Parts: sequence; C-alpha cells; structure tokens
Amino acid sequence: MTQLIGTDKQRVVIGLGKTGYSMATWLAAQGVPFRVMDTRADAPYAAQFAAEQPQVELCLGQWATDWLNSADEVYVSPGVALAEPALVSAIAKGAQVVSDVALYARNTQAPIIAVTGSNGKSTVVTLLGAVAERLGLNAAVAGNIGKPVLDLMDESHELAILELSSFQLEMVEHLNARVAMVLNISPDHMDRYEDLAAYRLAKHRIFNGCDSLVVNADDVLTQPLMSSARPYMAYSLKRKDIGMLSADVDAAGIHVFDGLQEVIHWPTLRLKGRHNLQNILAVLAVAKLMSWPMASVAEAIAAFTGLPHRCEWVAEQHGVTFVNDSKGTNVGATVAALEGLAPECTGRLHLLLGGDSKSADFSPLAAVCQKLAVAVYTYGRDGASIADACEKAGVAAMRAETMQDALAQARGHAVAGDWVLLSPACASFDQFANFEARGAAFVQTVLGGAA
Ligand code: UMA
Ligand code: ADP
Repeated sequence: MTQLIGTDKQRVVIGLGKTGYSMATWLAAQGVPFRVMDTRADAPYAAQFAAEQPQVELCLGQWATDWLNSADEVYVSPGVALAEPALVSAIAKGAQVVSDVALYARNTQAPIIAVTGSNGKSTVVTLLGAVAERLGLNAAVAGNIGKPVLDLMDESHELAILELSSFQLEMVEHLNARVAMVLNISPDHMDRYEDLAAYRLAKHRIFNGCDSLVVNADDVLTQPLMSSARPYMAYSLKRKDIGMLSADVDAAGIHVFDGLQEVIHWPTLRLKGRHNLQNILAVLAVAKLMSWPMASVAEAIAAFTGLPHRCEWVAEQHGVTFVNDSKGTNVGATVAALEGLAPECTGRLHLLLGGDSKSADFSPLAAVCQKLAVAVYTYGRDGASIADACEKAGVAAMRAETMQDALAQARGHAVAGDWVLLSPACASFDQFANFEARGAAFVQTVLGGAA
C-alpha cells in the first residue's frame, strides 16, 4: 500500500486488544513512529506485540497521560470510551481521534456493505457472506463479529461485509458504504451512553456518505435522521406495500413479497423465529440494492443453519429441550428470543438470566416473562437486581450464584415438553471470558448432565 501518513506526528495507539494490535501492526507496516498504551497490566496482545515490535514504546497498566497530552493522533480501540478524562484532555489539546474502521474506509478499494443494530448483526453479516459465496463473489466478513477490519488490508477481496458496533461508528466520520443499514434499535450499552438518543446517534453515523440504504420499516428508530434522496429498500413484517419487502408465514411455509408480488417461497427454513425472518428480509433488501439474482440468494438462505450461541438447539433430555442463546446479551435480544421460540415450545419456557446488566432496564423483559408465563432463574453479578425487576412484574425468580447452579435449578423444575433457554440479557464478563465461553459452559453442563 502507498504510504499515506506523514512521519512527523506524535501517535499513540490506545488498547492492545484485537483492534489495538491490528492498528499498531498496521502503523508499524507503514514505517511511521508511534507508541502504544493499554490501561490493563495484562493486555491480551501485549506480549505478542512486544516480541514482534521491540522498538515500539509500550505503557501498560495506566493512562499514559504525558504521551496523550502531546499526541497529534490517538488511535482509539472501541472498548475505550471517548468520554475517558485522559482522552477528553488529549482531544482538548488538539489530538485527532483515529480508528481502525475509519482507516479501513479511507484506504480500501472494496465496496462496503455496513451493518449495525442492537441485535442480529452477526447473523446478517454471516448470512450475507454465505450469499456472496454462493454468488461466487470474493467477499470478506469482518468487524465487531471478531475480525478487526484492518486485517482485511492484507487480503484481496472485491466486497467487504462489515459488522459495526456503536463504539466503532462513534469514531468514523464518513464510512462511504455502498449499502448501509441499522437493523433495529433497543437499549444496550446504557453504561456508556447518556441515553437511547445518544446511542442511536452513534449508530446512525453508518449512513454518512453511503450510496444506498436499507430501512426496517417496523422500527422507526432505524430510519435515517437526514433527509435522503439516495436509493433505499425497506422491509416490514407488519405490512405489504409497493417498493417494500415483506413476509408471511403459514402452514405452507414462508412467503416473501416484493411489493404485492410473491417472489420467494420456502416450505421451511433452518433459521427459526420472527427475529430471524427480519434478518432474512434485511439480507434480501441488500440483495435487491446490489442487483443480486434472487433465486441464488434464496438458495443460500435456505441452506444457512445459523450461528452457534444464537438460539442454538443443544439437546433434548427426558423430553426437555435445551437451547443456547448465550449471545442474547441485552434485553431486546432476549425478548426477541422468547417471542421467537415461544410458538414452538409446547410446554413451559425456563429462562436463565444474569451476568453484567450494563445498567439496563429489565422491566420490558419482565413483562414478556409475565405474559408468556416463563419460569425465571437469575444468577451472576446483577442476578439479584434482575430478580427484583421480575418480581415487581409479578414473575417469581429463583436465585442462584452461577449459571451452572441456575441450570441445575431449571432442570429440577422442567418436565417433558418444556424448554430450558440460556438467553442471559447480560454481558458475560463477571463470570466468563466472553459469550462463547458462557455458551460452551452451558452446552457442556447440559451434555455432561445427560442421564
Ligand atoms: N480496555 C481497557 N483499557 C484499555 C483498552 C481496553 O480496560 O486501554 C478494555 C475495554 O474497556 C474492554 C476490553 O478492554 O472492556 C476490550 O476492549 P478492546 O477495545 O481492546 O476490544 P478488542 O479486543 O479490540 O475487540 C473489539 C470489540 N470489543 C469491544 O468493542 C468491547 C470486539 O467486539 C470486536 O470483535 C473486535 O474489536 C474486532 O472488531 C466484541 C464486543 O463485545 C465482540 N463488542 C460489543 C458488542 O458486541 O456488544 C460492542
Ligand atoms: P449481534 O451481532 O447484533 O449481537 P446476533 O446475530 O449475534 O446479533 O444475535 C444475538 C442475539 O440477538 C440472538 O441470539 C437473538 O437472541 C437476538 N436477535 C437476533 N436477531 C435479532 C433481531 N433481528 N431482532 C431482535 N433480536 C435479535
């Protein structure tokens, strides 16, 4: 790549997680000087980076305030809030904020399909990747799903499908996506944003400079704030209309409409639940904007089995079905999982809830548990306050210390026909390394406990 950055600047990379490591490695490859800091003494990539780039100065376990106060550019990882006082001070002294997504957008030749939303992002980008593969496109899937976007600079691809979080979008001026979309908005990360409006505003930066956009007509908060003459495709599960994609489900299967005309019929799909039908419509809307052939797109969707830890069937034991939705990390996701799965469960749903609530309001979830007569088991750091919120809505909650204890309690109460669902509506970090470890522990305990 051509060297795009001048060498006379003071640069500090903040964070040595996946993103910080990718930014530092990228800067090293450009041959420009920079320093790296992480407030964690045991930052995940510190040892690896120090071994690979021993000449780069590192500061671990504290804010490198002197470096930051004299920095021209700060390369900020998404886990670090721009409201951190040390960063506020550096920005006030003139430092420019740079991020991996902004760097990628500035330097890539590949068109970008950009996806954000409170829930469904990983499902949608993975499904788009599967569709692109079926069409023979050389597409890459990256971003918040786990692969830092700068890793794509080493690969040749003709299309980038990016999952972007509000944390990442906060630091991007113009993404200039070919297609941009906000799937849905419900409260999440309320420990980092002042209110829902601020969180929404961060997500809506995805539209800056886009060529075309996808709109979820059922969620007004996803609709762009700016007036736009740009091409767009809307979808809805609530109504059919000209120029809009929609879907019906009946005994014959799933029917997709473009305007008033049926364009796809699947007798059945492996991806279950109403929320996944919304995700499928979002993918079809992208396909329309990209002029992809619908028949091949429909085949790829029919073949898609879904991702692990998202409403994933684990086992049936003594007539009780166990489902792992460990990726249900906020209230909106767990509500969608309950409403999506309830029609398929002939008995009672038993829900394991708990972890780090990120200061969320649990009353909407408690109301759904009440409506669907869900048996609730809480655990983890915020388990007690979640149980209190449920009890206020008239839902009795059994309390446990750990997810495994909550599972043992649910097993004790579940009878044939019931489903036990791990959809914790919380982050996992109080008791697990990440949502994958939490889901794996659930699966292992379920399978280990099979009689
Ligand atoms: N941290 C510090 N001090 C530092 C730097 C980081 O304490 O100096 C902490 C952060 O507060 C955070 C943790 O370290 O708790 C990780 O932050 P990070 O920015 O180093 O994270 P990365 O390893 O770079 O991973 C990030 C995304 N993580 C976050 O935004 C928190 C990953 O999304 C993403 O896959 C990866 O970049 C590649 O793009 C994870 C996530 O939890 C899955 N995302 C949130 C979500 O989906 O809800 C937004
Ligand atoms: P994200 O990447 O945004 O976290 P995922 O595709 O990983 O989204 O799904 C996470 C969880 O969110 C799922 O397990 C499910 O409970 C819920 N979910 C998925 N799609 C939707 C949707 N369209 N609307 C609401 N909730 C959803």
